[in-house]
Amino acid sequence: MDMTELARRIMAQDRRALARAITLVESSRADHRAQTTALIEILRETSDSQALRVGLSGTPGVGKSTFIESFGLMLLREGLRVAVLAVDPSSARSGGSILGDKTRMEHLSREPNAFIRPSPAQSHLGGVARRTREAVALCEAAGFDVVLIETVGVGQSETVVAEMSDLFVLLLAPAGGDELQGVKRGIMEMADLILVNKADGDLKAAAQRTCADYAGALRLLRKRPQDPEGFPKAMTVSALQVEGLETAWSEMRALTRWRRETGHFASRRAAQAEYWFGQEVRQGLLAQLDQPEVRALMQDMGREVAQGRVTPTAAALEILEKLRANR
Ligand SMILES: Nc1nc2c(ncn2[C@@H]2O[C@H](COP(=O)(O)OP(=O)(O)OP(=O)(O)O)[C@@H](O)[C@H]2O)c(=O)[nH]1
Ligand SMILES: [Mg+2]
Repeated sequence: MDMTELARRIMAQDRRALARAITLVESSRADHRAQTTALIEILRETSDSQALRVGLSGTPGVGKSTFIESFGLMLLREGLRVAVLAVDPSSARSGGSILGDKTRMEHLSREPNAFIRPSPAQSHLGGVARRTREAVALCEAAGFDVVLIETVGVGQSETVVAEMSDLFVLLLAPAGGDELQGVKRGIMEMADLILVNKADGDLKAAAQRTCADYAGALRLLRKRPQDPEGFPKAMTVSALQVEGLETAWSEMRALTRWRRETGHFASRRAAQAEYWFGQEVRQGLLAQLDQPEVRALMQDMGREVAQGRVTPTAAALEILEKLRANR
């Protein structure tokens, strides 16, 4: 497959070419990796289309899929093209979260201007992160206006998504009574917009209370340079009843406009590129330690160290020397 031709078809908004390229991106075969790198490079040089990348995180059952369905359909009605990707650290289970509940995105998944892709099945979050990042670049080159990147709020996956998003949206459920949900401070600090979902029917009052609590909590956080007055913001929505979504979208647009005008949008992307560069180098080094002969040597040396025949420092130096020689 000729990568120049594939790139041309992606930029011509050919969905099958896009799907094919993402499959290539997800492959771990060495020749596919090389093709992927070439493809992304061609697109970087020739495409100047830019999407708004929106990260969306929330615990299981909070309503992410329902929200993406309603929100995505609303964006389509505005004439925008929408891509949905996922970062699912446990995607080994049943092929990822999106496919599992495609029923919740039933209408969106049938729309010609929407593109939905589940999380790549990878055992390491690092692998999922790289492939999702590359898939974002492909969707961007394919002219999508908004790329939604979903993650279920567990462990490190929020950080991964926040580091590839222009905006990070945290979806929360109404809290019962006056107990606040165990949202970690670090995650709160990443959020640009907190949406308390399920603000409908019996849950409406609880959602409004929860929203007020989080608005208060957000005000206590240190002010970030990338925020205009009033951000980060907490609001209520109902993904099911399709309420508050227009307002949420207009807040996202206002924030994006401000960040573009002040240069924060571009500087965030630049900082993200630098972050991923560092991550790739680290992962590359760790992968070297995973080579069979290096692992065997580590085990041998470990035994020597345990028996007191060589010091940990000297043994480590020997391993590092071996890695250098391997190159
Ligand atoms: N009342 C109400 N229920 C909602 C709303 N949004 C989602 N739900 C319900 O909450 C349940 C979970 O919704 P999902 O959209 O599957 O949640 P999710 O976050 O995608 O869940 P996982 O994929 O398991 O992480 C479903 O029964 C939805 O119908 C809402 O706005 N109001
Ligand atoms: Mg879901």
